[in-house]
Amino acid sequence: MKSGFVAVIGKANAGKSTLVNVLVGEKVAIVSPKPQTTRDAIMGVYNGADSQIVFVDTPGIYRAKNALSSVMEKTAETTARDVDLILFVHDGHAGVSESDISLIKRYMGGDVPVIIAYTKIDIMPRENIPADVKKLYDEGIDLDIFPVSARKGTNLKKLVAAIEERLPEGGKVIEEDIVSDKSERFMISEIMREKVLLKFDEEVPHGIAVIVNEFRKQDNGVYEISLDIVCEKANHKAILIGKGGRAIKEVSSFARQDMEKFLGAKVFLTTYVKVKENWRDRPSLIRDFGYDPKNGR
Ligand SMILES: Nc1nc2c(ncn2[C@@H]2O[C@H](COP(=O)(O)OP(=O)(O)OP(=O)(O)O)[C@@H](O)[C@H]2O)c(=O)[nH]1
Ligand SMILES: [Mg+2]
Repeated sequence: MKSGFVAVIGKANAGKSTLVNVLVGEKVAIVSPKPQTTRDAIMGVYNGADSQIVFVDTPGIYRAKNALSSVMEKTAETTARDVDLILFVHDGHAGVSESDISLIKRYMGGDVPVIIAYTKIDIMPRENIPADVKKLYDEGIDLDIFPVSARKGTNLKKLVAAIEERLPEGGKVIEEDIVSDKSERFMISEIMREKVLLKFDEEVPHGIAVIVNEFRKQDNGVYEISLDIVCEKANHKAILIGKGGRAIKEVSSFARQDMEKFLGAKVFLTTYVKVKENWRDRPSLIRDFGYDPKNGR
């Protein structure tokens, strides 16, 4: 059989996590329309008839503005070095810019082979595809390019076959029957972060971390979960809570419903909002919150 690791790399918001989720058939990574949604390297395992592909979703490459962004970029860089294949995800709907070309070139020509998933073709004119492919080739990017739509499921079988073809012969690398390497606790904190990303705008959602303080299944089968939403500024805290606590109640309710689906049980959720001034620029807090690539979460 064919098996190996595939780093899923690309700009922030390109559609990496959506693609990994649909390929492995389960939601292993949260998704939002905002850049820098993914902060950790997250494994998603695809078990084919005669293959095992271990995708590693990574934080998207973005203009690093703070210490957390630098840590996230390092996570992507480290992941890309230690795999059998790089699946570079390009947002076709956004066109091809100079920065896309230079980013792809950063990964080409190294020890690890690269292919490109040109995604979101469901929301763009089809005739743009050959023009973009030509542009990439003219710029010296002679990689195999697979136009796909994660949302509509278009051409995904072809993409999987192309990945399998490029992986080495070998047994399963992940023996256990798992889809993700992350814990339930991790997913719980990510579900809350996803709801905050979906509800709030600008810097507020980017400046939060979610810390799960209590995660316990009671004898009656109900999960008791208590978590902190940590934000960067007092005025962010006020926005997160909202008038009369309305905003936080709404977000918590959406999060709780998803947590219940994920855990398959009732959830009793308590949410606190706390402030840690500018934590995204404080390496010790970044580490405490689990974003250190060496320790992971
Ligand atoms: N129409 C369409 N939208 C897509 C597709 N794939 C992803 N999206 C949307 O693009 C946005 C970003 O998707 P993500 O999967 O979070 O992107 P990402 O590359 O993981 O982003 P970061 O984690 O921030 O690096 C979301 O709003 C998705 O719903 C697709 O195939 N078609
Ligand atoms: Mg992502």
